[in-house]
Amino acid sequence: MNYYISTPIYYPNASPHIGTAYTTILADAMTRIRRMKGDHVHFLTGTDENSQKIVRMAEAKGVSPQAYVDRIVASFQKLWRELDIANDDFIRTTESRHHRVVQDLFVRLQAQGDIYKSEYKGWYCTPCETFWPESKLVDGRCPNEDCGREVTWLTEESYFFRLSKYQERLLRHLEDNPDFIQPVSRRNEMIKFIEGGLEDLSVSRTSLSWGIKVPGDEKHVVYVWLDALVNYISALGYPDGPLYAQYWPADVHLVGKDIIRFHTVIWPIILMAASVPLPKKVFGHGWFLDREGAKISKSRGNVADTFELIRCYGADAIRYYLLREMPPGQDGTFGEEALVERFNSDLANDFGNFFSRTLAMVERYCEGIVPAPRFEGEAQEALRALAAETADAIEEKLLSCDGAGALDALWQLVGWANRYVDASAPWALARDPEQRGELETVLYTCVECARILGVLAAPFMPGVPVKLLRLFELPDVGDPGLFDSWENAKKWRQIRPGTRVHKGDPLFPRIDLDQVLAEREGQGNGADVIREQSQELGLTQPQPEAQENSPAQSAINPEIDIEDFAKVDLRVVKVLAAERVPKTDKLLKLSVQLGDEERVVVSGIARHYEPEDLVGRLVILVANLKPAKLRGIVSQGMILAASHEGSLEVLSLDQPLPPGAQVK
Ligand code: ME8
Repeated sequence: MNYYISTPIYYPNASPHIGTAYTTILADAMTRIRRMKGDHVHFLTGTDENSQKIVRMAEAKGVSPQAYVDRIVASFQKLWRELDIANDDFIRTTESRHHRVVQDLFVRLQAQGDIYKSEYKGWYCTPCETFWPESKLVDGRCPNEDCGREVTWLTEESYFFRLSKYQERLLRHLEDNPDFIQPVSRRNEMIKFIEGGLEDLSVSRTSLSWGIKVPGDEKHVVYVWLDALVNYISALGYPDGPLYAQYWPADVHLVGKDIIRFHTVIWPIILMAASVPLPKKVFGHGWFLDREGAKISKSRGNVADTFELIRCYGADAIRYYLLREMPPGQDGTFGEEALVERFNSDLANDFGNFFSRTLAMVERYCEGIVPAPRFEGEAQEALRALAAETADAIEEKLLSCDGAGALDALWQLVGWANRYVDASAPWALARDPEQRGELETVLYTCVECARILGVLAAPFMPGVPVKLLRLFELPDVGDPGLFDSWENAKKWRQIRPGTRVHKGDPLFPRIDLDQVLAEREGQGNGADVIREQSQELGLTQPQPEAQENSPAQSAINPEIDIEDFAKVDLRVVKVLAAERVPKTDKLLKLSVQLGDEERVVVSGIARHYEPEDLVGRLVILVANLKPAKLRGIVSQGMILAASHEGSLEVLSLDQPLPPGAQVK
C-alpha cells in the first residue's frame, strides 16, 4: 500500500524547538510503523521560507533573506538527523520546483476566474501575517488565541481567491467525509467556522519583494498560504511527476491546532478549484505548553534547547517523552523534571531493566548462550496472545495519531514481562538442577519477549533495535526482518537457541537530574550565555562539549601561564538584591556592589539558592567577562561557584572585605 504523510513546513525564523519536534516525531513514528508493515511510505517535511517574518529577521541581522534561511534550515535538518527522523523529502519553498507549481496554479486559477484582482482594505495582524475581517476581531485585536496583538488598517491592491464560492461544496465534503478533520472536536469547530461565512482570501502582496512573483504582474508576490500549502503537491512533482501519481492524495497531513483552519478550509478549496483530489485526513494535535501553561514557541523564548536535551538524554528518550506526554486531542506539558522522571521510571526501571535482567540471567545461568525452550505452557501462550494484541493496539492507536495511547499499549507488555520474571523467579529455579528445563524455558521466553519488545518499540525509539543488535550476536544479523518487520512481533521462536547474547550496558542508564544540571551549570554561565545568545539570533550554535564528570572528578584543564590567569579580574562583590528570572527555574538576577559601582549579574544557581539566602553575602565575581544577554537581561560578569555530584556552593568570604577587593 502507498502511504503519504506530511508535517507542516516550518518557518525558519528561529531554530526548531521541542513543539516543532513533536509533529515531526509523531509523523516519523507513523512512517516507521507503516514501513515495518511493508507499505510504501512517502514522508515529507520542510520549511516555509517566503514569509515577511524572514525578511524582517534577515534585515535585523544585516544578511540577505536567502543567507538567513540557509543557516536556519541547516539547523532544522541537523535536528531531524539527530532525532532519527527518516523523512523521504525536505521541501524548501525557495526551491524552483515549488515556485513553478505555485505559479502554474496561480495562472490556472486566475484564468478560470477563481483568482481576481481587487483592493484590500482590512485589519492586518503583522506577526500572524493575516488579514482579519472586522467580525472576527476579539476586542479589536488579532483573534489568534496565541496572539491577541494589535491589528492595523491597511489598503492595498491585491489578488483574491474566491473561497466564498466553494463554501457549500466544502461543507458537503466534510459531511460526506467525517474523518477528514480529526480529532472530532476540531471538526466541529471548523464546521462552525465555515458556516459562519467564508470571505475571499487575499493571496498577493505588493509590499514585498521576497517570495514567488505573480506571473505577468511581477509587482505582486504570492502571499503565504497559497504558497505554503501547495508544498504538499509541489514536492511530489505535481501535476505529472511519478511521485504525485503514486502518492497523492495524502493519507494524512499532521499539523498543530494553530493551523488546522488553513489546512481544512483554504487547502481543500484550492484543491477543489484546481480539480485535484483532497487529502484523506488532516489531524490537528494540541500544543506543548510550558509549566506555566504558555505555548512553547519561538517568539515566547520559553524554549528548551532541543539539541541540549538530546545531548543529555538521547534521541530515543526525547521521542518517547514527547509522544507519551501529548494526550489525544488535548495539550501536553513539557518540563525537564518530568522528562527525567519518565526516563527513570519508564525507560530505565521498566523497559531497560527487563532487557538487563534477561540478558544478565542468560549470561549467569547459561554462559551467555540462549537456551532452547523445553515446552510450551501457559506463559508462552499468554505472551504470544498478548504480543499480537499489543501489536494490533499500537498499530490502531499510532495510525490514528495517538502516540500516547500506542505507548500505553506497549507498556502493558513491558509490565507483563517484568511480572513474568518476578513470578517465575529464575534465580530460584537456578538453585535446583531438577528445574533446569523450567529455567531454560523461562529464559528463552524472556529473550523472545525482549525481541518482541524491540520490534514494537522500533517506531517510537529507533535506537533500541540498533542497540539490541549489538547485544544479540545473531547469526543472521544481516537479516533485515528481525526488528524491521511488524509481523515479527506476532511470531514466536524467532531467536535461535544457541545465539550468543551479552548483557552489555543498560539501554537507558538512570539519570540524576541534579547532576545533569550541575554539569550544565559547571560549564559556567557561559553555556547559558551561548544558548541564550543563539536563541536570540534564532540560530543554534554548536554547544560546548559536555564535561564528562562533575568538575571535581574531571581531569585538570591544560596548563595556562600566569599572564593568562592575570587577565581574569576576580573581585569581591556584595549581593544587594536577588530575584528569580521569570519563566526559568535556573536563573537568578543579582544586583551586586563592586566598589562604588552597582552591577546586574544573571547566575544559573536558582535551583540551589533562594534569592533571600544570597542578599548581604560577599561573593566572587568574574568582573571583566564580556557582558551577555540572558533572558533579555544584560549580565555583567559571572559569580563563581563550585559544584560536585549535584550540589553547588557559591564561593563566598568568611571574613568581610570591602566590595571591590581583588581576588588573586
Ligand atoms: O505555521 N506544540 O509554521 P510554524 C506542538 N509555516 N506543536 C507545535 C508547537 C507546540 N508548542 N509549536 C509549533 C507554520 N508546533 C507554517 C505552516 S504548512 C503549509 C505552513 C508545530 O513554524 C505544530 O505542528 O509556526 C504547528 O502547527 C507548527 O509547528 C507551526 O510551525
